[in-house]
Amino acid sequence: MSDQISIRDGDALLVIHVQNDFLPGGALAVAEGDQVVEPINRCIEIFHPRGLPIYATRDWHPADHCSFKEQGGPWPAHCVAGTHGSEFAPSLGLPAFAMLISQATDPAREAYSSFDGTNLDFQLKMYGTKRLFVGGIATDYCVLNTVRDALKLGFQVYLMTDCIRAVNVNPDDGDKAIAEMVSLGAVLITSDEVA
Ligand code: VGL
Ligand code: ZN
Repeated sequence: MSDQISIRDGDALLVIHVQNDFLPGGALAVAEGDQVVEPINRCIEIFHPRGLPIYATRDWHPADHCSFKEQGGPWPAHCVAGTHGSEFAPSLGLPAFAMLISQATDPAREAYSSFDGTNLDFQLKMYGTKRLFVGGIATDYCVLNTVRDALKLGFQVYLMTDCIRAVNVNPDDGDKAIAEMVSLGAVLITSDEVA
């Protein structure tokens, strides 16, 4: 059996962009994006009964967001606020009181970090959070940039490798992103080590 990490006060679960548009069939489908749902749900089942905070972040773009191809950006239109594609995966078992963070809402600015333009840092610190357990999509964009910021802001980061998937515009982008996060101080674990 692998080592277990006992969660405790000061821990929070951070679920990044488990939204329909990033899952197979979605507008910016990430290969195997749907496979993060089951291990993330198991983490929710561990955090929720302990009363530990669960944050769900969502990409929440206006219809004319600068990251969309129609506006000269790199991506097909995705996660337009209020559309089906912007909704969390129906199978994601978020409790009603999960804290919701919407990002990249300004039409003129891209924001790959869930800390960028949000009050996530304030909320986490208000609840005394020290350690973040991170999963979601996409490893090479929003997970990478969110983890970079989390480490800069003084949080310890446990990155759950079975709970993330990469866009892989280049085939090794996800692996490079993981290597960078580790070099910055993130600790790699799998969700079955969380107890
Ligand atoms: C993301 C590309 C565009 C992400 C968001 O969540 O990683 N990637 N918008
Ligand atoms: Zn986006």
